Parts: sequence; C-alpha cells; structure tokens
Amino acid sequence: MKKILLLISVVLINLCFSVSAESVGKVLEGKTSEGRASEWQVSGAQLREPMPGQTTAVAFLKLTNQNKEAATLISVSMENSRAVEIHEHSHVNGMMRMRRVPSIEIAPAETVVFQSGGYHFMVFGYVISEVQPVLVLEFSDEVTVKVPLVVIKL
Ligand SMILES: [Cu+2]
Repeated sequence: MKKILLLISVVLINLCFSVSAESVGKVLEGKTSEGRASEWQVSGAQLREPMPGQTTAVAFLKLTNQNKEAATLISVSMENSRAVEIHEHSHVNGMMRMRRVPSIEIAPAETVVFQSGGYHFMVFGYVISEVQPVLVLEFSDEVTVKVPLVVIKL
C-alpha cells in the first residue's frame, strides 16, 4: 500500500513538472463588490490533462494584478472537477514536496507565475470533456475572474 501511495505521489509530482506551453496574454475583467472593474492580465493559461487512469489535472498560468489595490486569491474552482487547490512546491530534506496554500496576496503590478516547480493549481476529480475548461478565480474583494484554459493532452 505504501509503495502504491509513493508511486501515485511520484506521478503527481511529475505531472506538475511538465513543460509549460505559452499562449497569448489577455486582460480579463471582474467586478468588485462595489461594482468597480478589476483587471487581471493572464497569459499561458493551460490545463494538463490527467495521466491515463488518473483524474488529477494541473493548471498553469501567469497572473498580473493590474489594479491599484492588492488582492488576495482565496478560492479556485472549475466545472468538470471535484475541487481545485492552490499548491506550491518546496524542498523538504532534499525531497520535492507539494503543499496546499490557502491563499495568495498579489500586490499591484505584481505577477504570480503558476508553473511546474512553483505555485500551481491541482484539479482533482477532473472529467475530460469536449467543453473548454474554465478556471474560476475568486479574490477577497468578491472579484471573480474566469480564465479559459488551453487543454494540453498527454
Ligand atoms: Cu500540486
């Protein structure tokens, strides 16, 4: 059983380390609770489909806060999946580990890169479908930003 768990974690970590493809950057807009526009530059947004027989996918993107205020990413979700978590990689005793991050504060003009080996989105219980997956980012000021993802098939 231990061996199987180890094997699964190796597969998951490999998934998070896949090479990322670039896509054209675009500005996505959300609305704050007071109705103000909230602008986010997003590029390279992609979803790497699960390995055969697995249901865990990983999503990568670059996110730039184009607003005058800091914002905190507090929740992420996607249709066709059970749950999405923000993760980060860390080295523990020379081993690469992933850990869940509850939220990320993003300063004005700051860019956070979600990529292999760093922050990334783990998509659990992902069901492959013909519909383009959309990652829904929710920020602390009640802004919701919907990010269409380019699907990368393994
Ligand atoms: Cu992860």
